[in-house]
Amino acid sequence: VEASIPEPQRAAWKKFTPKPFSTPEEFERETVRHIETTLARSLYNCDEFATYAGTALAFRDRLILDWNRTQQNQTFTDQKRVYYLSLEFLMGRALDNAMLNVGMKDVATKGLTELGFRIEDIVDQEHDAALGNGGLGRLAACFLDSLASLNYPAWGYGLRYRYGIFKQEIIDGYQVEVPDYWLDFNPWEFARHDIIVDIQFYGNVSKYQDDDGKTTSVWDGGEIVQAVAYDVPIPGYQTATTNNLRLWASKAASGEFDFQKFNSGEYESSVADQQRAETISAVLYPNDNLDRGKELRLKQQYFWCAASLFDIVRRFKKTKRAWKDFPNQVAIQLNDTHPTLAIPELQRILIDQEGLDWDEAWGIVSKTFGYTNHTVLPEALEKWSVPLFQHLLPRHLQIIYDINLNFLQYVERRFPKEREMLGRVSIIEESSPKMVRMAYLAVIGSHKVNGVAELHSDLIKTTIFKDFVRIYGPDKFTNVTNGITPRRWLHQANPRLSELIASKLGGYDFLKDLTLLHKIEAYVDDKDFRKEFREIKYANKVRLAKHIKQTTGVTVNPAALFDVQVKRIHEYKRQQLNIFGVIHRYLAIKAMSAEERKKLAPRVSIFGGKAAPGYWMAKTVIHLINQVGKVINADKDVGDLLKVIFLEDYNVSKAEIIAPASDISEHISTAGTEASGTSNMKFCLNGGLIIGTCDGANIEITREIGENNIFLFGNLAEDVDDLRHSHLYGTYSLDPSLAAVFEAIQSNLFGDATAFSALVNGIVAHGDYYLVSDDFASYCKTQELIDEAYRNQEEWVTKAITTVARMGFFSSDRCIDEYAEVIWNIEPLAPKV
Ligand code: GPV
Repeated sequence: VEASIPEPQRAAWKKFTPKPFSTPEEFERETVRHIETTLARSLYNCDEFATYAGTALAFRDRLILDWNRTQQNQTFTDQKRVYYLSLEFLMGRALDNAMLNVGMKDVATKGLTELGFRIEDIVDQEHDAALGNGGLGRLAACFLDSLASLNYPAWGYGLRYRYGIFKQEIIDGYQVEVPDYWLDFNPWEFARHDIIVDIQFYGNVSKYQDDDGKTTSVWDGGEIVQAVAYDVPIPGYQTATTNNLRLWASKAASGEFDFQKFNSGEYESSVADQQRAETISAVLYPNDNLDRGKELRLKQQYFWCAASLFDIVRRFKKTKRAWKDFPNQVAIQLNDTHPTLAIPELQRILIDQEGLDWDEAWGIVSKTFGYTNHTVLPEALEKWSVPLFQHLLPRHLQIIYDINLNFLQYVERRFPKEREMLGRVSIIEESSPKMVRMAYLAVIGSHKVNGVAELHSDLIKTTIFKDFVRIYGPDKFTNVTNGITPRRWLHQANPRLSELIASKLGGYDFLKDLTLLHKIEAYVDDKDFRKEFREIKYANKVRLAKHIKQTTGVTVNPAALFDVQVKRIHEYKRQQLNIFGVIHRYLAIKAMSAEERKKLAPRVSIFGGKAAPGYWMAKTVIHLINQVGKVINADKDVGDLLKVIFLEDYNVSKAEIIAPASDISEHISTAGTEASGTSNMKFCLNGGLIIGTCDGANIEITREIGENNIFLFGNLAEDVDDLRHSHLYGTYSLDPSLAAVFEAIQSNLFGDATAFSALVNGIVAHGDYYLVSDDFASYCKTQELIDEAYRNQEEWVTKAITTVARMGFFSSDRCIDEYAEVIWNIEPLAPKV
């Protein structure tokens, strides 16, 4: 309040409030001004990067005005907000998105042309913000877009990693990781040097008893690291609402070097202290669907949760409301178990700092949180060793023990005859060392738990959380099927398709209500529409073919069937099944007569994705794909009939080129392993068909688009356990076609076969955990059906158009509305204009 401008001066102030540009000329003026002043460049010294920088700054100014107003409005109205806690936000580029969301891309296009640049080249200068691994991080980014577009008062909280996901280079067919230093020039963040939170680690806990017997715990000693806030504006589409993403960076507590050490000559150790503090937010852990239990990761998690909770509690306290109001004002969503420490942290704040008694505090805590589970894979479920916890966060471990005690006492009362259940559901696993099961803590501390697609939400209720469904009843568990933002994944990535749809629907309303897409089904037989639709797909394939040529040197025919699998490399996602299928196809082509070859649709198999640096099997798969590509692409006898491409460094901006350019994309995880998948939605929305297993969101996609429009294959989730068992204890027989593929590999056709022996042995000798052999025949058969279907281009286009028309359900707007209603109980807040 003291900082606000006094009433008499406000008129002058308001007179000079900057006005956003709205014409190409005004845009040019702002851009040139930024280039010449903010960036100190000139007419004679302005390359594409400087022009990107100037353009970004001009758009940033626009965002800031809306952002400030949005935040003021949210503070003033003070209705319930949602806080989305995610260790990953895979945002990609911001400029194109900002232009489209504020409706000024045409203005910028014209302005940049007048300044002598092409907008595509300018947009292409931006470095991706890649603070995430894969689907989980990109989902968080789509959610931020939808939250702002739907005017929900919402903040994201994350970590400001200095290094995002590594850049992938392919050298001699092997993945090489290069650090992703992305902060050289980042106009989209604002350092808030005045928003700093002290975060404590290590130390000891002592208990004191006051006169009326109440005990207080004091956590002291240890070390302090500071969290500095960096804010990123998140513009909604065609709304003034601009939400905030707050990312925390770590720094040493004294700010600069420790003065005492510095002056006493311990310069080096003072620098080392600072570097150690900064290490906390230095780098994103590059594992997808895997928990490695590293101390620094636990430090990251606590650092981020403690800073975020402090911030949220401080904001609440400013309103002077009673504590019992907290869950009416604050909803906190946990994106997987990574932020589960927020639960004991809020309990700690309430009992140790605010003096609430345990039960009152726990009532508040357990009404505030919602937990989203993103996997049932056992190797991905987070567990932390008790000794590590004890050392790093002694007070939190005590609180977790108390939470557990209360919980187990409750379970014992409810199920007195089932003592063996206690060990199963305990937050503490009685192993050596003992482990803290974060997923159980997240379930116990949240009022709702959701999975991310129907099958997955059913599976968590019958497998990992089975006992908890009995304890809490089924209503605590729910499903919210994932979605994607149509702004980025249709309008931005595929502007021509978006425009075609708009021309038929009488405008772009479908970008705010994607169910309106169903209306284009009326044009499925319209000759001109079909022609235009095909031309757009072809043009998008030409663009991808150019990219392939530029980055790999391989020429691919844009008329060939583009078969794409892009996602993190993981055994459960089964890129190995795909590449074995490619080898099978190659062997078949080699055996074909000229007549038979004529009937075959030429194909380009395109792969992309990163392997976690320590994941040897995944790296072997990348190596195999590259070796197979090397042989096939050089085989003159095969020519255009088959090409195999590995696209280096798959990321969000590359996905925007790839998603519109597929004919078929592959979503072929072992049934029951892929929680949802979201790229399946991106490809369908762009008129690509998919081949997939009955897994994750593929099942609901099938329900929406119709089973004639999708190529499903393989065993069902319900049969996986029995098959695995039979591999180990029955008579195991390898699929004969797969055996032929393995023979080809073992004959050194793709280079030294010993490089691939672990991959092959995993299937032939070690139980084929991912059922590659069981699904191989069905997979190859379905690929043949695809060849056949592709030969009938008319039918293919019908399928593709129908698919697009029926994808309305998979908007992240629908998804966010479901969270808002069922989990958060929040309402939109109309922007003040
Ligand atoms: I756990 N997911 C991910 O990208 N990284 C992870 O560490 C974990 C889950 C993904 C799932 O694998 C996808 O099936 C899902 O679509 C996505 O999270 C978003 O829910």
